[in-house]
Amino acid sequence: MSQHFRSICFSLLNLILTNIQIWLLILASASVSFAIVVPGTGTGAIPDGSSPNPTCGAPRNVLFNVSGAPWTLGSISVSFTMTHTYIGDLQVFLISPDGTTASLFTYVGRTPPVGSGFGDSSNLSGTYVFSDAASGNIWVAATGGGDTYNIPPGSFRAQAPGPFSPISPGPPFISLNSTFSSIPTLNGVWTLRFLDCAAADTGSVTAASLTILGPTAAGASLSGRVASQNGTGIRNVTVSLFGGGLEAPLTTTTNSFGYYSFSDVPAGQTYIITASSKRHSFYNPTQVVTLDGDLSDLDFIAEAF
Ligand SMILES: [Ca+2]
Repeated sequence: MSQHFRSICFSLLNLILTNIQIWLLILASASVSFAIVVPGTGTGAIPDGSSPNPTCGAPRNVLFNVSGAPWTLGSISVSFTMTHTYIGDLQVFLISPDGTTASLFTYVGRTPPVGSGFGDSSNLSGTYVFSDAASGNIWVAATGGGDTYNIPPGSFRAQAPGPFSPISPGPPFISLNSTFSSIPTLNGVWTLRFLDCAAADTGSVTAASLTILGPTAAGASLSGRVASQNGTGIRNVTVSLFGGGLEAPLTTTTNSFGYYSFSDVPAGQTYIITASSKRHSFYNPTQVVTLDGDLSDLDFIAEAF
């Protein structure tokens, strides 16, 4: 086999291997879930409450079976579509697999003590989303609406349980992310619980979904040097970084001493980094690296002419 032929074979093999690596990486990336959206099961009518006020009916438990969730919570939100003709009847809770409970809203419009009145008579009609990212306050949205008022669908903050005074702005916001940040696992059955605790007015839940996001990856730096075998830095080499948490490849060029650097690269992910130059070829032109923190010695060595 001639040297030239062997060189071509080697190049082809290199190309194939590089492409396989890229392909595997894309497959691997596709299997990493940073957002899990689970539809709820068990929707339906909310059993009515009874007298004396308050006496809750049986709970309507909408269930979310979560699996494959990241181990630490970034953020969580819950969405549901429902109707009800008297929000003051209701208590709504989100409950994690280990039983940790957050109230979304309870007894809207009621002032202490709990049995002293029936609260706000506004209706629910549509899709309501609860997350820490929202700014809406459902106590404020309901206040003074009246019997035929439909609280507009939208995004709201979870609020501590009522009764509460004053009814506007109502109980303080609570953080769903903080409430569920230290539960042992996100996986398992979550429950969205609706209780109707006063007679007459009723409602139902027709759809729900739970969204769990993994933590936001922190930024790390990745740097190194491109040099000849005798250690002389090589300037103007193009260094490209792609894969991992990047939406588009990053490209830079080495400085006069052969150094290059990328900053604020999402950590905890695997990247491909390449060096290319019209004037040089490299022993290791393509490297695969998992970035767990700052990395400063990802070097490329040029082949001798
Ligand atoms: Ca009722």
